[in-house]
Amino acid sequence: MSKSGAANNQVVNPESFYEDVNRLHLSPLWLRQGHAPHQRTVPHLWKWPVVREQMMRAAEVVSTENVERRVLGLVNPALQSKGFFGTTPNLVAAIQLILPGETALAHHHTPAALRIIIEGEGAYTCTNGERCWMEPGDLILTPAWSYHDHKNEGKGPMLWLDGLDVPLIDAMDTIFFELYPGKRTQPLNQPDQASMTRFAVPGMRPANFSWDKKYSPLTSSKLSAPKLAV
Ligand code: 1HN
Repeated sequence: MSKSGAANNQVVNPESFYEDVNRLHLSPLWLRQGHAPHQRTVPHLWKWPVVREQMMRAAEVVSTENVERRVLGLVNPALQSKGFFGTTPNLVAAIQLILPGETALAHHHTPAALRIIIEGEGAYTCTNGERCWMEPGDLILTPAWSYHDHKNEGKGPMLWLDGLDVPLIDAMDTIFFELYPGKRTQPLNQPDQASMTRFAVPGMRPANFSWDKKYSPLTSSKLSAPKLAV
């Protein structure tokens, strides 16, 4: 470039400049348009009868003895060809199925999860040693890094929607994951639905209760709330 810094005197051939920077993995910012939100995804509707049928087929293909979770992700069509496992750029929704007698083994991970129960009875998610029995319409939270396992003690299939911030945590390169050490399920060290009975039913924080975690101690919201014992 000339002493004056003039960019248009054609000392540098623009074509060869663009070729060179590309080869050197340098990228001109002025060629990017980036002042509006990206539209990386497209709207898509997954119809329940179609998804449910594939979930039941999945139960013939894999058992929870061989795979950690029998889950089909609702992958956004615009992201699927890129090998991306997400429904939006930062969230994944998925459907999970456990059959009677099956256990989805205990693990924990940095992505946080929520579950909305769709169908079935007699199964639970155990989060941090507390079982929450699943009923259609319930919301169950699994905060980041909480151990969780799912078990179906009922007579029919149990199906629910999982929502996780996996793509967001992945984008920050902070996905960590561990199995519960040495066991398929974690020990039950809380009364069943303790968080619901302690916090949701009275609607107040018990006196002298202290909590040092970064997430809410209320980890579920049940359509049929347990009665407050008086
Ligand atoms: C996961 O760990 C669960 O623990 C469910 O039940 C769905 C989807 C993507 C990645 C991990 C679970 C998941 C998942």
